[in-house]
Amino acid sequence: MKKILIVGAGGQIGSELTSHLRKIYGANNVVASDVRDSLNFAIDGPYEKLDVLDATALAFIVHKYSIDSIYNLVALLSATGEANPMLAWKINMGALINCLEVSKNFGCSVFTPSSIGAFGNTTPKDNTPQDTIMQPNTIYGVCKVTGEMLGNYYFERFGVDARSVRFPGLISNVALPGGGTTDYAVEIFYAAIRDGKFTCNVPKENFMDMMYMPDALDACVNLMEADASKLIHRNSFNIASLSFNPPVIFEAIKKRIPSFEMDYNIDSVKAAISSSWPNKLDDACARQEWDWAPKWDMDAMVDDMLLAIRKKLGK
Ligand code: AKB
Repeated sequence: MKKILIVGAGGQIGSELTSHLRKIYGANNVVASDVRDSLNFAIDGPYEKLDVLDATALAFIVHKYSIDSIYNLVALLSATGEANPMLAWKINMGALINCLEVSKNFGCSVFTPSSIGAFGNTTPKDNTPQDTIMQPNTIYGVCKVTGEMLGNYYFERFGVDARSVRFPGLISNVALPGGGTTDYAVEIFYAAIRDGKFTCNVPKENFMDMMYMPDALDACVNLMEADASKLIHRNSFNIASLSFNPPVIFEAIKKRIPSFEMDYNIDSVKAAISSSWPNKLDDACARQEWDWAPKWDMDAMVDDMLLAIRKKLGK
């Protein structure tokens, strides 16, 4: 049985990945860690307070639990990163390099998300190929491209089993995303149910890749369980599921809540970032190399989100 450490378990992905992995591998085999004193979820298994920038503390926990797989989910997202680029570089790269080093020393495999943010204005926008130009305009994207290269370097140079997917905007209903350009696609659901109206900060014409969290969780596990001999790529795989712009998601919600209204108050930073990202990735390599296949379409995702958030808000 695997012994897994999740670093950054308190965030949008970690809050759901922790229980997902515990269902598969057993609660005691999945150690959640975060910089917070404690988490108010995932209390059914081990938890460690950890500042991943402290390499000694990370190594101590890896040794203590005989960890063999690390999921590194620590990152400042794209919009927050632009507000403080040096902090984003320090945290995003510091977390990754410490995870790669400890994995080299203790023989762990490592999963680290990359992102659609690894691409920029010079990348083909439609059916963005797996292997293409990567010249991001954000510090977040610079970290992601560097992270992809480091993952491949540690694999080739030291044999560290590092794997990664390029996540789209993730739509979820447990923990809120924070500081991302795609956050509007989550916030719109809360606003629709709570207020009946939403002010969107991303321009109406900007399509971006999106994905419902259950598909994202499957992607993490399926890639990490994939037969290594079939992997031609490693860091990082394009994966795709949904692609929409603000009017498309608005109409899908309005179909279910006819009184729902939306207007725009554009955030110039998010406008520039979303304009520079692809419309839709080509995920053929992930499909071929490890059988990636998303299950959630737009209608199923919107129905499920509205149900979950109504329940959460008691509406
Ligand atoms: C962001 O918007 O920064 C993230 C991402 C797409 O990586 N959600």
